Amino acid sequence: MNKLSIIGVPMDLGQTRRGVDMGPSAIRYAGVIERIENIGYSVEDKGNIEIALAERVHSDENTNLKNLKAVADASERLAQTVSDVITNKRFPLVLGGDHSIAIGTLAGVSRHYKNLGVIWYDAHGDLNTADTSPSGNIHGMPLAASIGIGDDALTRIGGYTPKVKPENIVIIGARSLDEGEKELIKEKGIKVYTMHEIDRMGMTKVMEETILYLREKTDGVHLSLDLDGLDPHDAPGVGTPVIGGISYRESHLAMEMLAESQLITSAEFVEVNPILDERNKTATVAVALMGSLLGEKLV
Ligand code: 5AB
Ligand code: MN
Ligand code: MN
Ligand code: MN
Repeated sequence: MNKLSIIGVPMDLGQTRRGVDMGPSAIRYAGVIERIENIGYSVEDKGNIEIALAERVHSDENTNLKNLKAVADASERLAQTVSDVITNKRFPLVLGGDHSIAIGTLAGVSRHYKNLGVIWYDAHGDLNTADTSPSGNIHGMPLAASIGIGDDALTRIGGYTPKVKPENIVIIGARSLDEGEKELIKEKGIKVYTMHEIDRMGMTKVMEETILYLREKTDGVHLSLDLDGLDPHDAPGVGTPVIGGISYRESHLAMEMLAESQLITSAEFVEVNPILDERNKTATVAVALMGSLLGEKLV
């Protein structure tokens, strides 16, 4: 039987809007465990990683990265938990929390693979550093940190860097990239399917190409799905919504194609913010996408 472990990360220190710390609860309330058990998995809920209270965390004056120490500390503990899950031959499913948690998730996953691939499903590139970030929010930096660019406190989680090679990354759904991020994408040769390509080629072709591209060069693929990759109409409960996004139906198809490919070896679903949501719609969408990703059949 396939085994899966759920790890909640009530992280809200990577940005400044309150409520995203309640993401893991909202996703559990939307029925994630039952949904995955019904597919045939043996599911273990490892509970939540402990996160410092935002009210009690003070940023260091020597850096413009908000809550740097607290985010780095949580990332170390998340990395260890994720790594243990993989050692026990279970599939890690990480529930966010803001996207800064990907730093810890990837630190934990990557030590188990020689050539990890990453699908970054997001409206944003999350490729900022202290120098390029317009906000100082670490949830806009996890992909940069994972390729080894940025503050040592973020790039060296788990005691090694980098976690992923730029050529092993595929970004899907991008439509809001900062100037520094665009430069980094060109310089490092990161593959990106923006909304333009999704509209032009269709999601089927985008996923066929992505799967082919990653299958050739990787020995494991992590899916990092930011709910703001979807259109705010389908996923309104996110902190940084951007109009013109991927539809629920396209996302559903993308997840089904990933299930069929049997490529995905770990996953995280992030940025669900129940305070900004409409009747838990975004958490419900997240759970439906997890279902398709893990092999749920329509008939
Ligand atoms: B998310 C922005 N690029 O760095 C920044 O939601 C937004 O994890 C980041 O994708 C959005 O502050 C981070 C303007
Ligand atoms: Mn985003
Ligand atoms: Mn993101
Ligand atoms: Mn966001």
